[in-house]
Formats: sequence, C-alpha cells, structure tokens
Amino acid sequence: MSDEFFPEIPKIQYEGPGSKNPLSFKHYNAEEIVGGKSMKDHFRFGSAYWHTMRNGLADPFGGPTAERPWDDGSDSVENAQKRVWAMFEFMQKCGIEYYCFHDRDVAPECATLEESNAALDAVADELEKAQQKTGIKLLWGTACLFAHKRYNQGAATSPYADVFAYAAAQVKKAMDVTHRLGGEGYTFWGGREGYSTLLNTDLGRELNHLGRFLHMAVDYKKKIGFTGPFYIEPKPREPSTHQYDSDAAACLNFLREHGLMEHFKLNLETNHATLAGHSMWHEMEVAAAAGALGSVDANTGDELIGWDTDQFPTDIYLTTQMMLVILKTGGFTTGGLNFDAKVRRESFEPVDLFHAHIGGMDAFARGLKIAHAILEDGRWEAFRKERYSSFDSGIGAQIEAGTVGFEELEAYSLENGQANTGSGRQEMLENLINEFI
Ligand code: XUL
Ligand code: CO
Repeated sequence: MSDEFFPEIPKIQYEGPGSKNPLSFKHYNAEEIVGGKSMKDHFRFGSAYWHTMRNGLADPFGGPTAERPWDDGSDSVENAQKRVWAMFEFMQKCGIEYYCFHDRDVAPECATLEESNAALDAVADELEKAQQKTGIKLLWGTACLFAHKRYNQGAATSPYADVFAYAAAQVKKAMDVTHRLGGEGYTFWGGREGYSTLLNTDLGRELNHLGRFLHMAVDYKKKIGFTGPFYIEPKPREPSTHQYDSDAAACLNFLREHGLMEHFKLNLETNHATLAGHSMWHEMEVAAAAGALGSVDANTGDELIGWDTDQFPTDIYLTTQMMLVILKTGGFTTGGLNFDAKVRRESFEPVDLFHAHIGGMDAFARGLKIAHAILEDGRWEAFRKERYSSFDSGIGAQIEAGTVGFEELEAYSLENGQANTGSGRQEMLENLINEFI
C-alpha cells in the first residue's frame, strides 16, 4: 500500500524563498549544512500520530470537522492498520523522518487488556513494515493513561491501587512495543497525574506513588534492555487543575527527590511552558542548566485563547530562541523536534496537514540559520561572558571555588568600598538580535 492517500500531493521540495508554491519549503533544505551539520540532523523532525492521524478537530463547542477519506471512522484493527500507511505516506512526502505515538492512538482500546495488547501488536506489525519500507523511525512512544474512564482520577497517582496496577500493565506493554520498533526514547506525560481539589487528595502519598511507578519503569527498562532515555513532559494544568509535573523546575525537583535524575530527561513543550507562565526559552534554559534537555514537543499557544491550543509554530523569534539553546547545548542526541501540534478546526482538509508541517519546518529552518549567525557573530555570547567576568579572577573566582565565606567577604567589602555594576544593556541586546531576524 502506498501513494494512495494523498494522490494529489507530490513530495514536498525545497524551492527557496522566492517560490510562490505553498506546497514547497522556502527555507527548510534537508541536506543543507549549517554549522557543520545538515538541517535534518539538527532538527530530527517528528510528527505526532495523535494529532496528525487521530485528531478529529473537535473543540469544547463542536464536534469533529476533519476530513480523512482513508479513515472509516471505526475502531477496527483493519482501520488502524490502514491509517499507518496514510501516516507514513504523509511523513515521507513531508520529508519527516520520525514519529511519536501513544498506544491508544495507533491501536484501539478493546474490552480486555489482552485484546488491547493483541490489537497493539497487530498494528505494531504494520508500523514495523512501514518503518522498514520508508526508513522512518520512532522518536518515542508513550501510553495513553488519561482517556479511559478508569483514569478519571489519575493513573500512577490514582487513589485506587487497581488503577495503578492497570497503568503499570499498560506502560509495560507500551515500552515493549516502543522497544520492538526501535524507539529512541520513551515519554511520560502525566495526563491526569495531579488533582482537581485538595479536599480529597493526599498529595504526599500520590507523589510517592508516582515515584514508585517510575522506578518500576526503570527496572523494567533494564530488564528488556531498552537503552533510550525516559522523558518527563511538564505541563501545569489541563486536564487536572494542578498537575504534579507542572514545569521543568518542578519535574527536576521531583526526579531528584525520588532518585530518578540519571534515568530521565525532559521533553519540553512550548504551549505547556506558556500555560505554566514561562517562556519556552526559560524552560529550555532550566532543563539545559541541569543537563536534562532531552527532546521538544514543538508547537505554540495563543495568548488570546489561553488553553493548550497546540498550534504549529510559525514565530521566528520563538524558533530562534529555541535554536539558540539547542545549538549551545550541542544539539539533540536521542531527542528531536516533534510537532505535537494540530491544524485549526477550520482547516479540515488533508492538504492542511501539509501546510501546517511545512510552516513549522520552515520556521525552524529560519530559526536555525538566525541562531547560527548570532553565535558565529559572537557579540551576543561575548557580552554575556563579559557580564560575569568578575567571577573569572580575584574574589569572584574564590567565591566560585568555595574558598571564601561570609567572614572573608565581609573583610573584602570593608576594604573594597561600594559594589558597582555595569548596565544590563537589554535594549542594545534586543537590537542586536533584530539585526539577524
Ligand atoms: C498533552 C501532550 C501529550 C504528550 C504525550 O498536552 O502534550 O500529547 O505529548 O502524551
Ligand atoms: Co506533548
């Protein structure tokens, strides 16, 4: 099965900034070398199965609008297997080399765990064939621990032990399938791991349960020989009022408290950062400072709507900031830029999936080129380095080395007189960045 789902759409080509063809890349040129590495290797773009194939585009006020002619709308395994080929044809035509999935978006949830596992295996057979045929790889897999009614009060943090057990069984299977498909990582997004009200919640006990759950996952990973990283994906709310993995700092603290730091990195999502009241840049710097920047769910929110709108990223300032951090940390290893994004409800035709991914890829291509030029120019980094230079020698170096304490610093200050600063030069730096955009 191939080339029958998007017959009117050719493979998307790089045509350069002058092209007026909406089905072409203006900036993303997969093999073009930027800073010693091809664009495609910088980004490791991925597409999210749950949005690209399974999002009907319903919103809180209306039902699905998406037209997906290949999909018969049923929950059958056959329909799920057919979708695999639509997804892979789509990705091949976009030149996207990775995908991400939840167990329940690739395969149906059936009446029993055994049947659900068998359905997942049957779809995994098809995914394996499609991967072999196209060379497309699995960036990460995950389990949907939030849609089924049993998870209405959480999964690993549910107050019901049977639910904890069921979630463990589901993650075990999702890890098996991810491993079988050569997945490069495995993600935990705490779908409903949080609470609606503290009136009925033992927060300390729930957090300990989550720690136990993740330790069990680490043990199982070792048992099956899965060597890819685990990612935690922070998000502050939606669907819970408060989610335990609320932002990068909260996740890092949780991981340290529970002795899990060496096994986890973070998968950061732009719209989750903004819901947490942070910029994506902030979240990425927090993760990078802890050596835990693993992967990125590339999307964006809408300030005027304020919920998790999961839009495709098109803002060049945003992609520039993100690429600055990615370049400065040496780039992705197992992670990548997964478009955890969906087209608008009004954009219901299959071709809109192409426009959306093309736009995201072009926006990151521009961000990469701009970030690379800023780093090559060197003035920005030089300013930041100079700003901290008083710690490079003298008393500053002693502070960093831990060889002085309050008494020595008091003696130094009595001698030294008033402490002076230089200007932060924010406006100058904003202008400098704009030189490149
Ligand atoms: C939800 C979200 C998830 C995770 C995977 O907001 O981003 O789709 O990426 O469970
Ligand atoms: Co996500």
